[in-house]
Amino acid sequence: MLQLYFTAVAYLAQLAAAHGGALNYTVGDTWYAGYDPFGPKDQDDAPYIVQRKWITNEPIFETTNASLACNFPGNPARAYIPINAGENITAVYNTWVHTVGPMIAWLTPCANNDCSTFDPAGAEWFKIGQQGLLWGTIEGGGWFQKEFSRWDGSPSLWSERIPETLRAGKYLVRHEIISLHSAHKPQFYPECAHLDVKGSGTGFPTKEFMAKIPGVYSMDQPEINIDVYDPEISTKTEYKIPGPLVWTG
Ligand SMILES: [Cu+2]
Repeated sequence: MLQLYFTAVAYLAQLAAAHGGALNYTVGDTWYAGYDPFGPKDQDDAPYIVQRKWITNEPIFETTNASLACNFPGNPARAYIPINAGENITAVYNTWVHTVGPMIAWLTPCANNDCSTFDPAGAEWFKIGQQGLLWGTIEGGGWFQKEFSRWDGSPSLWSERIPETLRAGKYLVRHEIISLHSAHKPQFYPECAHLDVKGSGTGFPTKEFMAKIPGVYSMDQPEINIDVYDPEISTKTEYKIPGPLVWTG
């Protein structure tokens, strides 16, 4: 009986560890705290947390789910990450376990220049960076999603640059991992944080760089509704990341 108990606990622990998300952020040498989905409730009012609330590390499966924007429940954070246009923002994960599928970083400006009251429903997002298949084939090759994960327990780091010409203001940054290891059952792992972008740029992407989330993905897209083990697909050496082009400023 005791044996059974330990087995069950180990199994549950494994299940919990089989998913994940962006836990913290860095800009240069400065760390910013994300929301710990398994942490204490007093995080909700914590003045130092820069990330929107998420309470489970389970994936989102539906391309139409409203929580695709900023996970669930997505309550606003109290703090911002200050960052200069042209600097890198790094999302910190730990031991990411999935290996197949793209990763995309998005921004959307907060209405009234205030992310604490901003609802991203219907917002227009643009990509600032994306990572896909780096080498080899779709099934067995090296995706960034596989390569970036550190298995020794040290942080897994994903950096993207805030476009140098982007106009200053408050933005949501959305880090998204799409895992495609289950045939025709894509998994979405999004987290959002509040950014205070500084700089003298006046740039902003035009309409063709914009997409709504949800809205940008659908099960009609072969890159999303995919069976990576199908021989017609598994041996391909190219994967087109869905959505608009990246805006580099
Ligand atoms: Cu998982």
